[in-house]
Formats: sequence, structure tokens, C-alpha cells
Amino acid sequence: MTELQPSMPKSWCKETKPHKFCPGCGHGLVLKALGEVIDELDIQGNTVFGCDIGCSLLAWDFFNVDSIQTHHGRTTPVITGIKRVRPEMVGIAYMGDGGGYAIGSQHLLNSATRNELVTIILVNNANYGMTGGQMAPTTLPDMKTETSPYGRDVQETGNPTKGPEMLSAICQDGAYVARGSISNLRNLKKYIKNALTNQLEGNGFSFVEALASCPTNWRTNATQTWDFVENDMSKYFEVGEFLTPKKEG
Ligand SMILES: Cc1ncc(C[n+]2csc(CCOP(=O)(O)OP(=O)(O)O)c2C)c(N)n1
Ligand code: SF4
Repeated sequence: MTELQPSMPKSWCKETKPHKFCPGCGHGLVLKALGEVIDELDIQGNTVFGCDIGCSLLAWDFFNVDSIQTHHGRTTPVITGIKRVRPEMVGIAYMGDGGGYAIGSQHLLNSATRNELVTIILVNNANYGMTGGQMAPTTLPDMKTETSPYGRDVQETGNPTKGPEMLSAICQDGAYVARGSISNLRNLKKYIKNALTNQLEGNGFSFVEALASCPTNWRTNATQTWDFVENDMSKYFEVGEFLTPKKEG
């Protein structure tokens, strides 16, 4: 009898699977979409993948591509530097919402205003996953976390960061900005493909935020987890393409 093999993107490193994320974590789905896009664009041999501190670091050995793991919030400048000296490489910076919108927010904004030719994939799970579920810039209003046990009070902590909306306001022509969700993986994959194609075409900066689950810290079962991503998060964080490069003609 032939053993049934799991279907994995060619660019995934099979020896490091099963991966290290918690069951039900959104990171695995985002990385599956990214792996399939790397395969379809045939860029495995010239991609450099950077991951942050946070649960994204568990992806340091995820792909069979050149990979680098950076300090918290510093994946964007590291990948930007690599891209500047090796422009033939495809640079991907992968991070959480804490890494991108809190400690690394200055790098995100500066790389966007400079129209750096890198692709940033930011996983928004509405909390600091790796450190035990503290409030993040993306924690929803009234959402309970370890550091907002009575629910996030926006009067005191401000409103959740809306990254794609903010970046769309400061990006130059040629940039690509979108927000997808693991609850619609086909769309998320399309946005990731558009972002990497934008880099390959040399148009400019590209950014995709992915709404994703963290059932371990949310303390949710499978139904509640899916419902939170598909309904609560998508209601607050609009899914879609915010900025696409203008085509000539
Ligand atoms: C300079 C620095 N500050 C703080 C930390 C502690 N720290 C590690 S991971 C993390 C937050 C991770 O959350 P996020 O970026 O949202 O990623 P997730 O784990 O949710 O995927 C923090 C604050 C650190 N490692 N380095
Ligand atoms: S703590 Fe949350 S984000 Fe981290 S691996 Fe587990 S489910 Fe995923």
C-alpha cells in the first residue's frame, strides 16, 4: 500500500516538517501561500527570506531558500540592505504585527517612503504571540489580552494600527499594498503573488498584511478561532488591495 504524502510546496524544506507552530496557528497557512507563490514564480534559487523575532522566527528553517533571522523589528532594514547590494535577489521580510507596527514601525515607514524594492509580509494576529499574548498595536477595541484583562481601552491606548491604510497614504507610485486573510487563502495568495511580481518588475515597494489566528493566546477552540478571524478581525480590518501600480496606456 502506498503511503499518503502531505502536499507541500516545492520550496518548503521537507526535513523541518512538521513545523513548529501551534495547532491552528495562522503562520503555517500564510507560509503555505508564500511557498506556492515562490514555486509558481520560479524564484526559489534567488530568494532571500528574512524573519523577525516573535513566532515568525519559527520560520527560519521553513524554506529551502537563503534565510536570515534578525533582531526584533529589524527584518525590514536587513532585507533592504541585502536587496541593495544584491539587486538580483528577491527580498522578503516576514514579521508579526508587533515587529512591524511597534518596534519596527520606523523601518516600515521609511522603507515605504523610500520605495525600497522589497516585499514585506506582516502577520496580524492581534497580539504578541510568542511572549504570551500581550496587547499589540493591532489588538481590537475591547479585546482582552494578558495586558488588557478588561479589554483594550482605546481612550487610553489609542486605536488599533491600520497598516495598509497608513502605508497607502505615504507610498510612492509603483508601490503595491494589500490586506488578505487566512480565511480566504486564495485571495491572500493572489495578493502575495502580486506583491512579489511588483518587486520582480522593479515597480517599487510591496506590502501584504495577513489577518491570522493565534488560538493558543486567544484561548479559542477551532470554531471560535475561525469566527474571530473571519468576522471580528475582517470587520475592523478591511480586506482588499489598497494600492496597485499604475499601468501605462
Ligand atoms: C528588542 C526586543 N524587545 C522585545 C523583545 C521581546 N519580544 C519577543 S517576541 C515579541 C513580540 C512578538 O509579537 P509579534 O511581532 O506580533 O509576533 P507574533 O509572535 O505574534 O507572531 C516581543 C515583544 C525582544 N525579543 N527584543
Ligand atoms: S503562540 Fe500564537 S502565533 Fe505563536 S505559534 Fe502559537 S498560535 Fe501561532
